[in-house]
Amino acid sequence: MKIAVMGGDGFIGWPTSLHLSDAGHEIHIIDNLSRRWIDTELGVQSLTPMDSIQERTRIWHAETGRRIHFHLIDLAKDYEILKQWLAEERPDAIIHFAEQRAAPYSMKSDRHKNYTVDNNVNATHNLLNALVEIDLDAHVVHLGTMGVYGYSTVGAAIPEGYLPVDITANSGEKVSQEILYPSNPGSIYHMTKCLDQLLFAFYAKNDGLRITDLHQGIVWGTHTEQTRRHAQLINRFDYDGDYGTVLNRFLIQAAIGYPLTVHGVGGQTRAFIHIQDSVRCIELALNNPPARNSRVEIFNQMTETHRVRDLAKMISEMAGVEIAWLPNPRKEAAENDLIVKNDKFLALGLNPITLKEGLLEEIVEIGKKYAYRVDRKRVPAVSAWTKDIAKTINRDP
Ligand code: USQ
Repeated sequence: MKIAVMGGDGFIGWPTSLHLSDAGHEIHIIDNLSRRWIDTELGVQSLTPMDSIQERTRIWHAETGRRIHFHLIDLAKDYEILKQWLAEERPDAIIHFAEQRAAPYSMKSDRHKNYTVDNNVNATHNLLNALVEIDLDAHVVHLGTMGVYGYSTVGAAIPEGYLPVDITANSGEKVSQEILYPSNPGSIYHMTKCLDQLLFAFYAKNDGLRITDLHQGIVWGTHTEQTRRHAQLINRFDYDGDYGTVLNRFLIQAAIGYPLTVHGVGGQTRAFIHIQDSVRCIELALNNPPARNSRVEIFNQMTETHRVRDLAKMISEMAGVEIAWLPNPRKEAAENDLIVKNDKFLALGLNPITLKEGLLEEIVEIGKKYAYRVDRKRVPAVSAWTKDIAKTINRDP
């Protein structure tokens, strides 16, 4: 297949591009390199030394003989250029990662809220709009988030996208239907993914676009089979308070002897998936497109759930590092249970990597190896969800 990977320079976009190129597909990365600009804005860098996208693709070609093409296009701003590129290249599938993906960054200030909404909503809408305009029947695979559901389970597992509801009609007759699971975002970033869902539902219904939305949990790990092949193919790794996600943050904190930054009592239960499984799931979704004029296909892309304090205790015991119980900068439930259905990927053959398998290796191979690149001042999470929380949090562990 000819595949366009929108946001192919990012944390999941890059290993996905390599994985699919390795599988023999023709890969075109489209990216505005915004993630690299945000590093500059925040004064942080990836824990792992990351080369330019041009250098990365040069190394991939030298190692494998395969070409990955790069095009500098901003989905949210360059609508005409995007439309022209799609019209000329006519890819078979489009993977859409081209969104600002950090909840804390989206809550930093009014400017960051505006940026996240403008960027994410326009990127998604421009893409769908262009596909209709040029009459291109490419399968769109979007990376969504488990966060569209909220994180509370009322005793029943969260289904894959659609909720069956029974309604009593005026006639007294019982009517069953499936509705999009009610969205319940916990940040501006998560809110944009909820808005994406409505855009997808509309374009699937109105124009028959073929769309798959992957509701992914928190990704952990760094390497995939392909990123290990050469030092310059390494994936990025975020450890800072805005972009670092909880488990990867704990791993690097363990490696540098920094007390593990648990928010509140750590009662938040979240869904997790390893980066290697994430790219496998994307490939499975690509190989199983929905039919034209059908509803949006939704998968829950996660493999296990864990409570934040249990993860902290596990890593603390493994690495001998203390736990710091910090005031929570976020507005979220202090404790929640979470049960999630992920039957669809399991049925397609996903054999998940479990947390225990790779944790220690990450601490040693990635954490300790690159510990010299860590700026300890960038570890605390400083973005507060409300002005009141900002006044009250003490950020030092
Ligand atoms: N947390 C801590 N300590 C930390 C960092 C986070 O206790 O040092 C807590 C947070 O308060 C939160 C939980 O860990 O309760 C998860 O935070 P996170 O930063 O790992 O994840 P989140 O902000 O939800 O976002 C990440 C990705 C996002 C993706 C989402 C999937 O950045 O792109 O969509 O995970 S999900 O969480 O399932 O919605």
